[in-house]
Amino acid sequence: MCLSKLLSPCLVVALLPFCAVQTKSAGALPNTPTVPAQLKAAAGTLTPNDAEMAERVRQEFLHAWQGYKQYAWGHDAFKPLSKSYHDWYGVPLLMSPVDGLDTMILMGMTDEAAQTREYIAKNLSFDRDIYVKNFEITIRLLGGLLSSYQLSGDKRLLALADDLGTRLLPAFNSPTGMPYVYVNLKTGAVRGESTNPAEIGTLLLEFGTLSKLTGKPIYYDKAKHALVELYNRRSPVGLVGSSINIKTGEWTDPVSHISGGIDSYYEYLLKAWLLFDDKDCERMWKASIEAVNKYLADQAPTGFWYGQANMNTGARTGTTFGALDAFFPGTLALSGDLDRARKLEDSAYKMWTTSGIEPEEMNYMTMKITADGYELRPEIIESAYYLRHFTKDPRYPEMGKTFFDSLVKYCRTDVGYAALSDVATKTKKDEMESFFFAETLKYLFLLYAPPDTVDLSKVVFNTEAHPIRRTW
Ligand code: DMJ
Repeated sequence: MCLSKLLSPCLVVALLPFCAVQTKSAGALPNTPTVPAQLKAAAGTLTPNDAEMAERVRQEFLHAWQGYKQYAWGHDAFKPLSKSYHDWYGVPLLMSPVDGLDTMILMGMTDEAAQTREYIAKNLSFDRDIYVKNFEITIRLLGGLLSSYQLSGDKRLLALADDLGTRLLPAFNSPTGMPYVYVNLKTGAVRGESTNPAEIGTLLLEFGTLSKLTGKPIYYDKAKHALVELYNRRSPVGLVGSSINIKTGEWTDPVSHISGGIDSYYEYLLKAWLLFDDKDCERMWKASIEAVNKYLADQAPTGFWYGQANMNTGARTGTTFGALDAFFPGTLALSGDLDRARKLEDSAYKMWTTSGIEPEEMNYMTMKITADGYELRPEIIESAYYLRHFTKDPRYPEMGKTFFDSLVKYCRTDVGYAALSDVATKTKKDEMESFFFAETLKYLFLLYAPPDTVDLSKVVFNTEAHPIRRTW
């Protein structure tokens, strides 16, 4: 079943590109974890509750999008309490429209998507004398443009992606080939030599796809080289640290973990293997996950978690876990490790329900909060989506209902959704990041949409939840 069963027939055209039955020429991803036959049989099942939940999520997307349109249209992000806007670099780079467009397409919002696509094509310019963060611009804008190009066929989006990719390339001009943190979009000047594995290793899906779609190998080669340089600097026990200097190649912080700053490096090793059938990435993923499971996984009295360790010795240095770490059950599930994935999602769910909504970070030994905000993050929902897909266990849509109800109860405002500064008091703050459109609501929707709305045997999501389909 395709999303056409859930939504009106006029919406089907927009959704065809990613529905399994429509993929004629797309290559299947290699080595996608095998779903047992008895589970495959259930894959098409869509209950009335699912349809209702998908529609409720869609309505909440519309609610937030209308707030953005009314008070922040043409700007990067909507501030839902002051009903104003924020541009990351002083001039708009259309962060929310580019991040939200493929979600609108997948949700079948034909008119909104067409209007947004037209606005992006006519108004988005990268010819700006500003230093941007290579990582954030790559995952949000490059990823968003590529995904929406594949979904819509609008070549103007690919041209924008190609232009952006060219402007980001100077970031890789360091002595090691690992990228500087910032690059000036107009001049190509670079700065920021102290960075982390996520900022180095979360580029290959986007730059690689750009190579495949434009026929220009330079994008793939630069991003892959950076990834390999990083991997080659892993410690003797196979771990990476939190901070590295890209000029000297020396580690400046040896703490290893799977949290923000490292997280999507691991995610991209696995997904680049799956999307490009890249054998180096397969090898690097397999070696890395072995070390992560050996030294970072922690079976504690409160559950199964991943904490911190010294990258050189593997000795435990910390026992915190947070909202960002909750992507890892999804990555484990995608890799075929459903046992660890299930246990970790159960722990993350405990983290969510302890305060009624998840904190940014807590100590899993004491279950005490160590960073008390909630930034409208998607990761725990993303993991529930993968786990439902691979296990068909009703536990995950049930968890999703808890996440959705908490979001509506604590974060909804009259015009959108607001992050929380304190999950204990549920105090709202004036922020609604573009990833709320790109990821949080997309994964919630997909959790309830027909299973092949996105065909996971041909599609991978970048770390900002932009689906990329293998057409090569
Ligand atoms: C997103 O920008 C991406 O998911 C990134 O990998 C991590 N942080 C946010 C969402 O929490």
